[in-house]
Amino acid sequence: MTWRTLQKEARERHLNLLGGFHPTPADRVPVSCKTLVLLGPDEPAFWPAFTQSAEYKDNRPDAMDRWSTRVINAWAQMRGATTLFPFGGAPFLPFFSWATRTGRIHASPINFLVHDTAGLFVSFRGALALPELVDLPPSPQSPCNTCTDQPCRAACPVSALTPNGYDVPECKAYLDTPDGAGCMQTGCAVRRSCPVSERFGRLTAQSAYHMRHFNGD
Ligand code: B12
Repeated sequence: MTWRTLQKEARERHLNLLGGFHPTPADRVPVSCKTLVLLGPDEPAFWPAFTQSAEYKDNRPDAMDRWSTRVINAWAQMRGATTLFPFGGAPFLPFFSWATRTGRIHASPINFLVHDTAGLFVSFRGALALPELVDLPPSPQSPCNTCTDQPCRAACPVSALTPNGYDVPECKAYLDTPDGAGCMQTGCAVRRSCPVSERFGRLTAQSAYHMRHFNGD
C-alpha cells in the first residue's frame, strides 16, 4: 500500500490525506496500527458531494458525522483497517496530539491547528489505523514560520481567540449579536484570516454550516 494509492482512494470519497505517522505505544492507537492516517474533507469537492448524501437530506442531527462514519468505515473494511473518529462525545480521542505527530500539522500562534495546504481551516473527518507500514511523504514545516504578518493573532473582533487561549463564552456571545453575522455566515474570522486558508477552497456555505453546528443550531 502506497501513500499515493491511499490518496487516490481518499479523493474518490471526497476526502484528503492530511498527514500520517507511525505510532508508538504512547500514541494511544489500536495495537495493530502501524500507520495512522488523518483524513479531512477534500475541498472544494467535499461540500457538493456531502449535500447530495442521504445523511444531509434526512434532516436528522449530526449529518456530517454520520456521513463520515459510513464512508470511512466502508473504506476501512476494504483495507482491513480500523477507524477512529474525532466526534462521538467525551472522552474524545486525541486528534490534536495525533495531528501534531504527523509533523505536517502544527499548533498555530493562536493554538488552533494549522496545515500546509488547509491552513487554519484544517479539520478531521476521521482517521484510518492501518495494519501495515506505509511510507510517508516528507512533512513541510509550519506555514506560520514564514508568515510575517500573522493576521490570526488580531483577527478576532472580540479577542476571543488569541495566543493566550480561546474564550469560548466570549466567542459565542459575539456570534449571537448582529455584528457576529459575518462569522456565522462566512466562518470564523480568525480561521479566514490565515493566508493559507484563503487559498484552500473551503466553501462559505460549508463554513456557515459548521458555525451553526458550533453555535447551537
Ligand atoms: C471539545 C472540542 C471543542 C470545544 C472546546 C474547544 C476549546 N476550549 O479549545 C468547542 C465546542 C468550543 C470547540 C469549538 C470548535 N472546534 Co473543536 N474540538 C473539540 C474536540 C471534539 C475535542 C478536544 C479534546 O478534548 N480532545 C481530547 C484531548 C485529550 O486530546 P488532544 O486534543 O490531543 O489534547 C491535547 C491538545 O488539546 C493539546 N493542546 C491544547 N492546546 C494546545 C496548544 C499547543 C501549542 C499544543 C502544542 C498542544 C495543545 O493538549 C492536549 C493534551 O495533550 C476536538 C476533536 C478531538 N477529538 O480532538 C475538536 C477540534 C479540536 N475542534 C475543531 C474545530 C474545527 C472547531 C471549530 C472551529 C468548529 C467550527 N466552527 O467549525 C470550533 C471553534 C469555533 C470557531 N472559532 O470557529 C477541530 C480543529 C480545528 C483546528 N484548526 O484546530 C477539531 C480537531 C475537530 C475536527 N473534527 O477537526 N471544539
